[in-house]
Amino acid sequence: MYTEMLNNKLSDPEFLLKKEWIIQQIKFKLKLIDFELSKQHRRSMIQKVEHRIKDAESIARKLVKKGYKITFENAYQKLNDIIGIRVVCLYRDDIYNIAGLLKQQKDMILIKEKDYIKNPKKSGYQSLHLIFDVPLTYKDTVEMQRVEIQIRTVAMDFWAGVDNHICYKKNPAKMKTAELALKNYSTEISRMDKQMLELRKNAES
Ligand code: 0O2
Repeated sequence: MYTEMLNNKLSDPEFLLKKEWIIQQIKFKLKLIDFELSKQHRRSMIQKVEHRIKDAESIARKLVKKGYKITFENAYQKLNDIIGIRVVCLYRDDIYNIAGLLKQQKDMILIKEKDYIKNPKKSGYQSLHLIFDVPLTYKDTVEMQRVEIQIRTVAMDFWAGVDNHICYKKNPAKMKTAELALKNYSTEISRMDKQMLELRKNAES
């Protein structure tokens, strides 16, 4: 019943339009960022940009996991990733180049940065997460919209996709073998990402 109430609010056309507005705004910024970086480095850095607006079921699950009641207000106040944008690039250092330019944007306030590349999660998950407040200006009001931007390499993205399919959010009791294997693969992927970066640096020198 709670999820149904949440669903009604989340499917409100005005709510969705505002989220889409912010998503498009950030996607255009990312295009400009890629353009600027491609001038400096003579190659495009951003391979792929994906986005999603978190659905009611996923919001409800996350609120319960965090110990909050399932309400629209809690979803708004307690969750950082109702709007999620994912940026995928080839090399580890691309991640920090893209993040650096995102953090320079004057109209986006950085709320939190989580570097799961330097400090991978227990599962082996790697990504750089930047959480921003982005203003949505309409008529005489300014409304802040929270956005989580995940930046990762193709290899990290591949790992997260497989983990999502097999382990993440699944019954932990059944997952021990797969979890262990994925943790090892995460180390492999990290090693490979570092080697790919070395390859590129050697090719450039
Ligand atoms: P989905 O399916 O993407 O909606 P915060 O409140 O911001 O401090 P939060 O959001 O509780 O922290 O947690 P965290 O760990 O930063 O995770 C945010 C997102 O990162 C997750 O969102 C996933 O997208 C991704 N993620 C985190 N850990 C893992 C992992 O072990 N495996 C995979 N595949 N992805 C992970 P959601 O809402 O959990 O999921």
